[in-house]
Amino acid sequence: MIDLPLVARGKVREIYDAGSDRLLLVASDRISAYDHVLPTPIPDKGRVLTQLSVWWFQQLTPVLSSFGATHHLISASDVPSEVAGRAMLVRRLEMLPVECVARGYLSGSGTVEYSRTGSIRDVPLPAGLVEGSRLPAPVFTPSTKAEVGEHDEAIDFSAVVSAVGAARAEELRELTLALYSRAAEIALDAGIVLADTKFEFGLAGEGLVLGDEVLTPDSSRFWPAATWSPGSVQPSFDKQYVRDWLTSSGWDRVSPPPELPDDVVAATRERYITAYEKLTGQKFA
Ligand code: PZK
Repeated sequence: MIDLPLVARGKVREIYDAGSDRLLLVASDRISAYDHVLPTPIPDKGRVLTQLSVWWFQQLTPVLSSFGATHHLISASDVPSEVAGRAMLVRRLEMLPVECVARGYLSGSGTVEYSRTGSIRDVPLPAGLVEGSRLPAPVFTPSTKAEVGEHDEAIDFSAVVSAVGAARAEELRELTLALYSRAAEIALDAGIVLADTKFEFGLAGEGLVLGDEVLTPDSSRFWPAATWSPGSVQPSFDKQYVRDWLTSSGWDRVSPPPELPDDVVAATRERYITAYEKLTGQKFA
């Protein structure tokens, strides 16, 4: 289908070799839920997430520059016609073996960790926080990429130091938190809570380079700000219809997942487009 060597395949996207110093990142319309890829695609999801990521790279360039860093995007227009709109041509990097997560709100595994220890990773937190609470300040919660099919493994800051050295580790933490803080401010102005997000960085020459896709619903938790209410699990901006329908379908979360009905597909597609349009202030073409 696309005439380049496949380098890597994720659950919902692929990477191709586009020359010795370049890669092509291609986003599909596939959607995952409860750790499964569903058999039903969401039309335009790949284009929405790619265009959103491109927009975020532009928004975050001043933050990156202030750290002497850059991003890996070369072009989202000079791509093969078969993947037009849902692919990014990027610089090939030496990726750092750390997933750089920032959390501004308590959710999921963060809530579990807090409930057990009163802290998240190396950061003590006040008593009384609940699922969905805003944290006093964003926290860097790195992880390592697990084997295929496994979840990422939480690591503490000393493990980041062991992996990349003390100076680089501090730089990753500070840049991750600065990028998250700016993005969360932009998102909140658009009526979306950016609860947490994951960045991946690489090196090209001396400086850090922000890679992967950034600040999409697949790498972040987006919640509608209008209904944000700490104390229970917040509805996902994009996937809530899918999760609710899968739950009501009686699917056991172990067997191959069922096809989604047309109305759930249409509502979910609308949610992705709404997220894009609210954040960017642009109509999705
Ligand atoms: C790279 N991934 C994760 C993403 C997948 C896997 N600019 C880069 N240079 C070198 N390597 C990578 C990148 C980027 N981005 C990213 N794996 C390698 C990944 C998408 C689909 F299958």
